Amino acid sequence: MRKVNSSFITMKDIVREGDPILRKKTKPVQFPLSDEDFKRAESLLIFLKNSQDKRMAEKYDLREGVGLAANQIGWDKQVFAVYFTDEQDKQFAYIFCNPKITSHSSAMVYLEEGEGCLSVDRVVKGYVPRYERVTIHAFTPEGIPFTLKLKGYAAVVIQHELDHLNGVMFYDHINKKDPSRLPEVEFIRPL
Ligand code: SB9
Ligand code: NI
Repeated sequence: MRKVNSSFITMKDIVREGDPILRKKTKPVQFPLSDEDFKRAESLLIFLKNSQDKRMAEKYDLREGVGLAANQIGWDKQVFAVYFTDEQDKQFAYIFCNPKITSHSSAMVYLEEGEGCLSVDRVVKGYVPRYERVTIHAFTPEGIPFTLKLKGYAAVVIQHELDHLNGVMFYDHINKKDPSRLPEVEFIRPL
């Protein structure tokens, strides 16, 4: 059995590309979560906060991240956390359990600077097309259902994390022949 860090996550706990767990579809959690799984879920969000806190990031040598999925710490469950501020200065700090996208726009967006991943120790250039708007349904670690409508940067981050839970990496969406080529859809714009 793989050892899963359940309290304080550092870079050594983060699974890197090549590990098969990043290519697996993760399993739903059952409620109520065990105390151990509840702590693990919270540790994902705590890592993100620490990674964006200059003092903590320097002390523990953390790479900054806005999202982290359970399988990125070797935990085979449908859980991820996000922590960031969007284009409108709105703060997002959430833990999603058993998340599902229930609807999405046809319009797409992409980050001009591309995407990165804490499990990928190299720069991968290219545009990652994402839906501009998504509605996501999930449960809190306490088992309380919630629905969020997200757009723009928030929608991009959530799709990156949800992909992890399905064994998909951001570069799977980059055009193989020409990384700056965009899909042929009616509406697609940079963020
Ligand atoms: C950017 N970063 C993330 C998602 C989308 C765009 C710039 C999260 C990076 C951390 N990570 O690997 C989470 O899975
Ligand atoms: Ni990632």
